[in-house]
Amino acid sequence: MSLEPTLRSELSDERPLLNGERSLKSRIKAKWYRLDRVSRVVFSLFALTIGGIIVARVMIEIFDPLDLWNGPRVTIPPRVDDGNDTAHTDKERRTAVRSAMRHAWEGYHQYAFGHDELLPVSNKSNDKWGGWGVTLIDALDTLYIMELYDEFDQGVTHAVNVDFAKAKKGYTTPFFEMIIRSLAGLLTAYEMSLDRRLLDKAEQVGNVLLPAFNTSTGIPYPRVDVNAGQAVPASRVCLAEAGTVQLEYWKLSELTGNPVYHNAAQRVVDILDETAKPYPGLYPIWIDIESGNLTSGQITFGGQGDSWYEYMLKQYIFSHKKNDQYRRMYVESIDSMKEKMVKRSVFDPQMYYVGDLDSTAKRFSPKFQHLTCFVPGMLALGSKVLDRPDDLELAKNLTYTCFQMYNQTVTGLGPEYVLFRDDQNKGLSKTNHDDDFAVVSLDKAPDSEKADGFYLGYDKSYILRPETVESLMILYRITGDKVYKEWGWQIFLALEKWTKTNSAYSAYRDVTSTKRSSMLMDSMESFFLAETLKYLYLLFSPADYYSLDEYVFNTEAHPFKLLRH
Ligand code: DMJ
Repeated sequence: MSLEPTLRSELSDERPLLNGERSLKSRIKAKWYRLDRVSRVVFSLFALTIGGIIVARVMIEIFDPLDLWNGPRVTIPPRVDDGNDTAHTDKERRTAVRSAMRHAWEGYHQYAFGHDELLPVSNKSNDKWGGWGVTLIDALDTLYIMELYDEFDQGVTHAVNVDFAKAKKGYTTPFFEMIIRSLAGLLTAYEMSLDRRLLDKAEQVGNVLLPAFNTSTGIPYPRVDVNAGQAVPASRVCLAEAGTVQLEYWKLSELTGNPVYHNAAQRVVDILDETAKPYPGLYPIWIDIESGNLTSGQITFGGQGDSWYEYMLKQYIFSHKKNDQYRRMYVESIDSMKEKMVKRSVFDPQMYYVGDLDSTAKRFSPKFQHLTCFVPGMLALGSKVLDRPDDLELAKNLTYTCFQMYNQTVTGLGPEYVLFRDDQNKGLSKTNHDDDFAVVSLDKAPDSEKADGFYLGYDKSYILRPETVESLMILYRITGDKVYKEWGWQIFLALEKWTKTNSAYSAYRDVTSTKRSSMLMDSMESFFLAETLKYLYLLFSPADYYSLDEYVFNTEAHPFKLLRH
């Protein structure tokens, strides 16, 4: 049968069909009717299923229906503001935090036991800290504090069999991280349980890391190759890495009776005490290992600088206020910080922040990091120990800012850092971060004027960090003001709502997004169990439970008993 040429082809080009050619549509139609009935039904069902899957996937992407949570998955006790019921409320809140710890531990135990970290979405594991089970070691004392003794025993049984003198081939250990997480974790687990095997393991960790100090000055190298029994040569190390090992090595010397550890760590303090600084008590973050000089002009109380300052105060407390060097150095640093690095929001008089300084370029950056939120806790502690009431006032205002970093986002989680407006002209500060600016989500802002106090930068993630709840715990214990408990509870609820997975808790990519399933980063650092949950638990515990008068918490929240006299 001859076909008449059509005016408009069914094909995509505009060419009319010639005699003898059939349109694509009519060819498909003809084939379809040549099929028997069963095949047509099967084919239709198949096509419908594929279409359905595509539509469902698009809907999930747009509406995120699987994430329409009605609230946290734990039973949340009602909020009770009545003073008479505080003890009752605290107990229920402690129970909720303890359940969170048990949930995270069980997931780790089921899917990643003995490995460094659980990946809490895929339920896989990683060994990015050498494969010695850092989550497990970092978590031991939190389990003990929460009276999760069966879980503590599970962890100890594994930890005492780890050989810290052997690492995966080619792996080199970060000196500072290993000290604050594993050495400290083993030391406090020993002090709590008096299980001698834990002290032996702590000693092994202390020993395999000691070669870091084999430099011409005694300023440590940042990484150690434990398989080779030596450090990895480097020209520089950052301030926090070299200056946040002193408490741990001092405690190890105390418990073993071997002064070599404390002496090596103290030498770093002595060198940095003497070295030239751009401003009294303010230390640029890079140290030249061969000379002990401070290079670059970057000064921060955030990442890479933070815990150096923290440890001046904490060594003073640890040594029963006997060593005046630490007091002098701490006071000098805090006075300069207050003079040069602390500013106040033009929009909210209660909102203070600590920015970063570049002493070479003479620039102040109005960037306030989540990591810097340990500062209010440190100031409050210092105000008590050194009788500095002004520091407590500043601590309160900084804690308020840290809380607002959470309170003003739609998720109630706080970002890695925020950027403040300039004090002078109410415009944006002229800093190297100008291009980063993006407006903060105001969804939960109490009123837009106050919420205008800061902006978010590129990194809007919350990686389960502890600094804000750490400060809330200390501020509550020092001031007795119950508002810190309410703020801590609000943060805990946000953690439950947005970061909880079937097996544990996950870092969150963008605190301004409610598209939960695509925000979970499949990562849970050990400090979530070591610090975040511990500080929340202690926030709702009586103040004499692991009292700040008897213990000093290392930078990873491991509570060391003060030095025996
Ligand atoms: C922790 O490992 C320690 O607190 C460290 O001093 C810096 N911050 C991380 C957690 O944020």
